Amino acid sequence: MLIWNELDTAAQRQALARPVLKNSSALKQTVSEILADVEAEGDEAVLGFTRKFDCPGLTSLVLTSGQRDALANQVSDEVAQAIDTAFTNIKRFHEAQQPDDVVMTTSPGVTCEQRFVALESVGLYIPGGTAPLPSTALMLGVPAMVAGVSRKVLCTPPSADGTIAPEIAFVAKRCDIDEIYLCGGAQAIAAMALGTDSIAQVDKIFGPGNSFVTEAKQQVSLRPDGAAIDMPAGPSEVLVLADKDANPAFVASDLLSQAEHGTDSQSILVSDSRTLIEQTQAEVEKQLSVLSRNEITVLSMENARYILTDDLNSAIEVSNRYAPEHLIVQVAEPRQAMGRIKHAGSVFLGPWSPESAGDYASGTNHVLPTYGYAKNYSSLGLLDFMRRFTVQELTEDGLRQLGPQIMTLAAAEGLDAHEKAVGLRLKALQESGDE
Ligand code: HSO
Ligand code: ZN
Repeated sequence: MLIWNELDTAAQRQALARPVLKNSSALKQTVSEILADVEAEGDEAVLGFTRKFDCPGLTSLVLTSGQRDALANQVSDEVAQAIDTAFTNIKRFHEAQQPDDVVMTTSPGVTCEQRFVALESVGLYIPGGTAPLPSTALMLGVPAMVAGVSRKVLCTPPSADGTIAPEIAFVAKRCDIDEIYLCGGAQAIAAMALGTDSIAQVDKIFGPGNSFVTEAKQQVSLRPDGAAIDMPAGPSEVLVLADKDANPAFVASDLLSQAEHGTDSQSILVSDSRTLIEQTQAEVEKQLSVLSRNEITVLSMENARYILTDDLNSAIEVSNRYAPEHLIVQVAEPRQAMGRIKHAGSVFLGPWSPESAGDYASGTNHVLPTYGYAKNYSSLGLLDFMRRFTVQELTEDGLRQLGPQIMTLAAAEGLDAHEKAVGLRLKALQESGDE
């Protein structure tokens, strides 16, 4: 347990330090070589890497709609129903985010508009790894569908026998995703961003992944001929704010559910109650021993921190400083605390709102800014699958009135052509008025 106000500045910084990211120059180099191979060799390179890393016998990168549907049919009724419930809630919450266009007259005769359109094509990356996550396919597929994106591509690495999780196929079908490619890692990102014969280029790539995927997303986003990306990614994390009345078993379960994602996940408890922290630590030990992903979870709980503050206010300050991806508030008056919360990817209020609710089925998106990016990035939502642009129209009167100020500003910047573009129109208006 760390006692916050007994730590000096360096120790406080250390207490809130994230696990170190793997982004060595070797990783950067490997990824840039993969991108170069995919650019030069296209499908052959992607297939080659996929045979090497995922499925030695793979002959085609394409999972046809028929294959998708056959896989989707393998999902049990119980799971299908649960996916449908989650789908409906996520769809409803993202439909409610539909933005309104803005149309207004800023000054007489000057109309300005802000309009929203769906992106043309998106690439959705669903990692394989220790636990393939159909819930992530929902979190990307549903908003893409609600936004009205015309081309939705899904890439996920195949298993050694050349298939994907039936649940992912089921979600893809539900979200009308019929372009599915069997590839993962940096090669999948390269294919979607740069295009190959079978995988046409997309405008923006979404989704989490390992350090290769993250690095590849970063590299393609820097290339003018590449693709935009959703947000910078880091390992998943949770911070629980709890007071003396919080239920230690609930708190422990939230810390552990984050920790089981991967060895680099981080779980932090900040509380003004020593007793609550001690009880939670005991609960963690108890619950940890029976978890199926015990080995991963034990390792990531080494990144856990238990921080004792003088009062709730300073606990909230610690949380704001950390800017957690997930913030769980288990205090007497969570809504009151909410007013002072500045930085968090997604907030869960009260004892009955576990992170798992948002991870799967309540309706909010679980793709969230991690690693401190909650200070300046937003949680994924409908708008990320759209683009906004502006429109304007000036009437003769509008230009007559605003024109002189525009000309003054252009002259002040020494930009003659700008000035003339207005000046010659004003002159034309004057001449037509004189006739
Ligand atoms: N907590 C993860 C999302 C997830 N949890 C998927 C379970 N499945 C990152 O927000
Ligand atoms: Zn989770």
